Amino acid sequence: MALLPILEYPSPRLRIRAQPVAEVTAAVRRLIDDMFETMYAAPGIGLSASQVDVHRRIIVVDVSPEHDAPHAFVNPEIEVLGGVQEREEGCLSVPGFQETVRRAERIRVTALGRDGEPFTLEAEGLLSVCIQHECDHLEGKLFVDYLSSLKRGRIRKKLAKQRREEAASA
Ligand code: GNR
Ligand code: NI
Repeated sequence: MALLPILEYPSPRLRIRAQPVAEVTAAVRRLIDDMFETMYAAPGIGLSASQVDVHRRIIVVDVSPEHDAPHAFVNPEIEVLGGVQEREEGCLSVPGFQETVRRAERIRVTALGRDGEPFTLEAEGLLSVCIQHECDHLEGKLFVDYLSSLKRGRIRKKLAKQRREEAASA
């Protein structure tokens, strides 16, 4: 198992669209295991392969406080069932910022699991938000894209300044 480095906004690599996985091989299962380890260590409630610079359609999610409800999705497809929710979101690729985002309340996800078997999951609430947030990453989309350009610009500048200060003190 290994901790993987996480790309940070505004890295242009976060804008790459992920490609479908042809087959759930041993290498894919190893990546999923490393993504879970990286997500739990961060700590976070979800992680996309895009964030660890692997541009394949793979996400992992666990919104349980006990870290005992891991879900891995390969080639996930979301169908919106209805409703609207607004929630404060954060992102491991946009560290230190939280903003409210409006999303669908109820979704149905179809995907392949870590075992390569197809499955369907219906979700609402935080689990639904997290799956939508991770699937956005696979399209090169970030939660800051839902904010005004003014707010997004402020976040980009603050993160760039932090990076510069870190580089200067290193
Ligand atoms: O850890 C995370 N928390 C979170 C909170 C509200 C909505 C979405 C998320 S996902 C985020 C981890 C992450 O960046 N996944 O891509
Ligand atoms: Ni994120």
